[in-house]
Amino acid sequence: PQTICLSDYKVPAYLVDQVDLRFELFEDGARVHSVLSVRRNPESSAGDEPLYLHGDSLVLESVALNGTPLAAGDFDDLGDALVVSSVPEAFELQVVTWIEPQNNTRLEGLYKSSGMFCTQCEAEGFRCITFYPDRPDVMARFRTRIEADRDAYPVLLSNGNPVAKGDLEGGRHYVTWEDPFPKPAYLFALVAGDLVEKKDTFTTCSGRSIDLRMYVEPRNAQKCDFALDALKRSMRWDEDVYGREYDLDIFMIVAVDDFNMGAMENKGLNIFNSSCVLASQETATDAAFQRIEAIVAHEYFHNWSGNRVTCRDWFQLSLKEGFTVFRDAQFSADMGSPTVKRIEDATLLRTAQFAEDAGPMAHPVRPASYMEISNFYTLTIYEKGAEVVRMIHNLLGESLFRQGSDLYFQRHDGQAVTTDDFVRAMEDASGRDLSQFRLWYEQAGTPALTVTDEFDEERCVYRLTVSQSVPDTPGQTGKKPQHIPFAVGLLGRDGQPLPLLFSAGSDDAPVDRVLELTEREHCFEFHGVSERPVPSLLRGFSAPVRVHYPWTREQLLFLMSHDPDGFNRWDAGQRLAVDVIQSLIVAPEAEVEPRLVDAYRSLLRNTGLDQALVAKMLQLPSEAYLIELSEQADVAAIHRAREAVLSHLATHLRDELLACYHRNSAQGDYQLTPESVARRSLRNTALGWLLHIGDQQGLVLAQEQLRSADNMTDRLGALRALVNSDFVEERTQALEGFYQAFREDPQVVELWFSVQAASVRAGQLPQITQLLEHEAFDWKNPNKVRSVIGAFASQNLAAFHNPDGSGYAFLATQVCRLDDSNPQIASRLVTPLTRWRKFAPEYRVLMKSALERVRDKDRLSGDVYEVVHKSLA
Ligand code: B3K
Ligand code: ZN
Repeated sequence: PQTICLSDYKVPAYLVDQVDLRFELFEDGARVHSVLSVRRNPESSAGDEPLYLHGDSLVLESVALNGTPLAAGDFDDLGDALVVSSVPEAFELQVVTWIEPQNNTRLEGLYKSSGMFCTQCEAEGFRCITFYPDRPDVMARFRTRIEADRDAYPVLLSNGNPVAKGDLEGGRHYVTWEDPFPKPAYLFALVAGDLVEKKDTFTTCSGRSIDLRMYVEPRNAQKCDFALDALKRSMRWDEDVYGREYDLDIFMIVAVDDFNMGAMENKGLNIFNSSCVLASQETATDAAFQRIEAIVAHEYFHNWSGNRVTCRDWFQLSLKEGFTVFRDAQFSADMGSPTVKRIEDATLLRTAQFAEDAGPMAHPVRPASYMEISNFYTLTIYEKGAEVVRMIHNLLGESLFRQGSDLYFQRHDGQAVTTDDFVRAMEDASGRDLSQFRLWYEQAGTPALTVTDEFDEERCVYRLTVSQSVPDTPGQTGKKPQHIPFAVGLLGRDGQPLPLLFSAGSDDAPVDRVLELTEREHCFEFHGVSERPVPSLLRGFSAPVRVHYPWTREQLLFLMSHDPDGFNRWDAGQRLAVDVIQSLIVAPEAEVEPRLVDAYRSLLRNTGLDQALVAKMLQLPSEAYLIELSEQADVAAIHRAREAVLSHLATHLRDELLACYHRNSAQGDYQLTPESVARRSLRNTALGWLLHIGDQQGLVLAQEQLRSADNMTDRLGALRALVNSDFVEERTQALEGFYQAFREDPQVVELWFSVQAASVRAGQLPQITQLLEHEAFDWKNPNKVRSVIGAFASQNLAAFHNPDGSGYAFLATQVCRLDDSNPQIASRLVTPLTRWRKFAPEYRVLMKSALERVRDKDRLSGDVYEVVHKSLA
């Protein structure tokens, strides 16, 4: 595979104004008639370069220019491209191709999923449908006519508005769609199937009435309400917070079972993975509801941040993804608990994005090169990209940020632009200079802050010294200091926030400040401080950085109960728990810090504090996070130490856990308010801890909860607690009963798979192998693959990292198998092995050799090739 470089970017030599497509859909394939209105790009210096159209897995049936068929010598079918030499300034190109959606297992382009036709074109799937300049800076108007059998495919959808329909011979029919907004081909979509339609409407801020439609398989008809409501909340929110009104007359959502990722923001026709849109109280957990709301919002928000203003090239991917993730995070914060949302996002970032940024695939938010763009839909592009936008928001403040986004949308509407254009709009609207800030887009790696402090009792001065460094990453060394917003506060001995005075004598100082770090080292002096304070650092996780400060356990305990910043309260608890677990890794026989037990006891008893925050604070840091924090991870030792702390806490807090369980037991109807979500979370955490230590009363409660729960959160909570216990017989029974009750529902079966695959007790390798042979497992369905193989390798760390190397060998085998049918999925799945350098030598050797086995596979896809070669380099 070739490396594509940002520095080689050239404007397209030809532009497409209009695309007319006609799809003839059959059971043994599809014929695609395409008519492109092409003209030379006045901005290109390319001269009379040939017309170059991308293509992939296409059978070319005919090609004509301005109606005249081209002879063999007039064009080249290169397999991955169609090249037409000597074309006029402006012309029409007619191309007919034949494709086989029914055999498309890569799930890119046009394919079939449970009997329906559907598409996925981002990033480069459109070229699997027809020959086309498949790059986001070529924007055209699309008109699409779909023809298919009327009985088998009564519903025919594409982007924009329906403009014509009718019957055809042989029991066939057609519908024609027209999208008035020029768009890149990656936003094209088509759906044909026997689907039921759920209807709703939304009235926009200017009074236009929009038809909202959801299309699902008949068996899912009862699972649409939540997503439709979430869609309406998103539409209203984007008007209120960003001034963005929807533009077409109709907005459609389709659910498909086989999908490589979560969802896709095609113009006017969003396509969703069923698991990211369908929900009912009986089948979806609270976490699933929240995820669905966030993804529905995310895809909807793309209509402006992505579709109306799109990316010039794929190096700019974070332009739409980082910004849209930031927008959906703001939305989720507004819909629920902002502190909890921030904790969840920071956890993901610190656990997984920091690991990516420290690993072999580390890349900047705006990468400089790639081989396979599908590999760059990463946590760095999405999550770190969102943090970068959040930092701009923090630096500018709410109102200037809004002026910046207004300017961005207005200035670039209908254009394909760069992250630099985004930053410039923010600069122009605010008058701030963000030149140093741009390094966040260019430099990979997580900046590390080292903080020290001094207290001058005589002068009443407290001094914070902060130094920053950005680590080397593949291909990048000697990095410059970045512009980092560092939010801090100081707490006095009684827990009171202290005013932050930069000079003596000033009054009316704030108790919260965002310090701006721009140098390698910065010293901040705070005056009028009469006692040594406890610093609260990086409040609200104001920048995606690591913070090193020599906290004592007393200070952490103090922050845990006094910090007015909820995020930092949680963070202090995490740091304390990490410290305690780490000391047990070093000295397994050592005593568990009694003050940790006391701290958890008061959390369990604390009904005054926001219960959603309490629920989060009770979660011990994950094994994945503990691995990320270590230099040379010894997984077995980490697992043992964490389990020991958990058992110790559960044993000493048994009464509090039982009380907490009963206090939070279901009352009244199922609701999705933050309070009820927190209640279920608390009670299921308590249950999990009790079963972890084999508590008999816990067992009875779990079995009763499993029987009587009226919602999936509680049912799954009980099942998970049982699966993670040593009650072997009971857990087997519970699993069997659960499966029999929900075997018809693929989304619940996925939960059922992953609960087992992620459990060190129920998910050892022989059991995982059995799951792969289970009647409900399906190699062609990415959700099933993820729920077994993905859950095993990324959540069941003690089993995956079995010191005999069997987990690694297993993953290598499955990756090789999947690489032949679905390279994108294979490439995602191999990720855990690529982190081999992070582990203690005995693991490292085995991980590396599993990776080498993948490298040596015959006909390795470009997707997996890139990841494996870069991680072995
Ligand atoms: N834009 C799509 C992701 C496409 C992934 C292509 N491999 C979903 C999203 O981020 O909204
Ligand atoms: Zn997105």
